[in-house]
Amino acid sequence: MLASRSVTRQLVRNPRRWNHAAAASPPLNSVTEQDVAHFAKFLAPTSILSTIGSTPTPSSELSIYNNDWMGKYYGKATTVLKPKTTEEVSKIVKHCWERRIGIVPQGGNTGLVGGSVPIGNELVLNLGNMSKVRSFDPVSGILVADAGCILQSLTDYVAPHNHIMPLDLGAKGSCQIGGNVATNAGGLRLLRYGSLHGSVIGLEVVLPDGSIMDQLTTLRKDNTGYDLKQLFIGAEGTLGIITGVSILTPSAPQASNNVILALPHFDNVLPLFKQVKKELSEILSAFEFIDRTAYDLAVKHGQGRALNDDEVEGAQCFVLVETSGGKREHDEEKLNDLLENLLTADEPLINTGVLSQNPAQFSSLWALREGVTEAVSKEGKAYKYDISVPLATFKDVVDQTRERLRSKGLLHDDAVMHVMGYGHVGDGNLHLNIVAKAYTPEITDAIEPFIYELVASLKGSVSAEHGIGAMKTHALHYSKSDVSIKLMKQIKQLMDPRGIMNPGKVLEMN
Ligand code: FAD
Ligand code: 2HG
Ligand code: ZN
Repeated sequence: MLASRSVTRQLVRNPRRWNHAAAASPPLNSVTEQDVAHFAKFLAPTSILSTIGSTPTPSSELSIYNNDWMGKYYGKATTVLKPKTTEEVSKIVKHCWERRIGIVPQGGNTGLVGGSVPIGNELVLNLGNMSKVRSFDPVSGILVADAGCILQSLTDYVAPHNHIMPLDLGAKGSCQIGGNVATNAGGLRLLRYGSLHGSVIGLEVVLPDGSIMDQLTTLRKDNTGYDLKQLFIGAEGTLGIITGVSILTPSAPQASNNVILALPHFDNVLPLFKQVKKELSEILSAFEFIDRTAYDLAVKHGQGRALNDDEVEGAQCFVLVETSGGKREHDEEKLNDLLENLLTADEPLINTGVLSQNPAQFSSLWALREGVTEAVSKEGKAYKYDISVPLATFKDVVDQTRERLRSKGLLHDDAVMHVMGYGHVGDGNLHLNIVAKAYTPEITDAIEPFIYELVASLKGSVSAEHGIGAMKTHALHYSKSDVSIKLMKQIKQLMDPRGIMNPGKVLEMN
């Protein structure tokens, strides 16, 4: 259930979406005692958490599965199932299909759009007990793993083989590879290694009727008809449950360096990006942006190493540049030359740059950027918009949003405390965060559809990487044409005609 406003209100506000509605499915059924007894026939007792049935679990034990990471979305699932094998997942789904019970596939529950918790009477199917690596080929770098493997544990697994995962994100200690694939997570390495649509080689998926689609190939090339796995990458659990992932892991770079650059004006970011790309070329692996508000908040909440006062003085924003290459001396030389050129230019684009000198400093500089989400959550309640807009408009979008809240009388310590921007400049992805004391309908109404209209006017996307979830179903039309939405609904209807897979997420079906 949404904490801050009702679904009905969202529907009324955008009546045109009804044009595409498929025939309304019959309502989904709630889990009964008989259902729980059925699951107990093939699941271990520890795989069933249910407040109903012969041995009820206290509802407090279900709360971590019912509440999302931000404390913004919450569900009321009575039953959480944690299967250990694909066959168990298949049996659960087959039963839910026959009984018309809704299922919310859940990974690490770190999603930021309310996709991983129920909105009605669905059960939660958590993949946390499926966490085995199935195979790794150190020659091809192809890793095959259960969907429930934590991203960090996979990074640790491939590290001794001199490989890395092609994605990295702040939630790596909790998010699962299945959740990453289901959300098509972007993160900090996309600039270098591209999206999961490229690095995922194959998938094993339990379809809504319980059948198992085994496309867990380790072939780099397979051109035999439709590339079905792509449908599940970014489907946010609405088309099936990913149980296994085959993914290409790149060779670990022999040398990684980073530097944080303090800029006097946002206007310098674009020319800086051009210069950095030109000078660092093949060794550039990340170009991340944080504005001053985001930086100050990261420091306030102890994320990473704060720069000295003289280093941050006069800085309007910061850019973190990472290089990853094959030879440390060569990369360091290039980075040092870049810094020198930047600092000695007639009209310098930066005030200063702080280069990491050792692995601890390297991690600490990254923490300033990666830790912003954590810092924001410590500061208050966050309204998060992960948008794609032209890079030149990043600051303007943040400023216009702040002005909008000011004009509505909502920019003060008891309502909205901060409006900030940070994100993946290299990918044109801005994270606009509005940090408030609490989630309130007044704030929601002030920023929506304002932000979506602004994004649409800039021909951007309402979701660059976090997805649609429960949060943006009503906003999908700002970024997808009528024809595209109609086709998406037809695909959903074809694959999940009973509407049991993550109902109410991504698409409004009735
Ligand atoms: P969950 O949150 O459990 O689920 C997310 C969605 O995927 C839900 O719709 C769920 O139903 C579905 N799902 C989960 N597992 C499966 C499965 N096995 N099969 C089918 N559907 C499934 N995202 C980015 O893109 N880039 C970032 O840089 C980034 N940084 C983050 C930093 C922090 C601190 C946090 C809290 C989140 C961040 N995110 C980021 C959000 C993000 O989407 C992820 O954290 C991650 O990809 C979600 O994985 P998860 O296992 O937690 O999935
Ligand atoms: C990031 O890039 C994540 O740090 C999270 O995508 C962004 O919290 C956010 O808004
Ligand atoms: Zn991001």
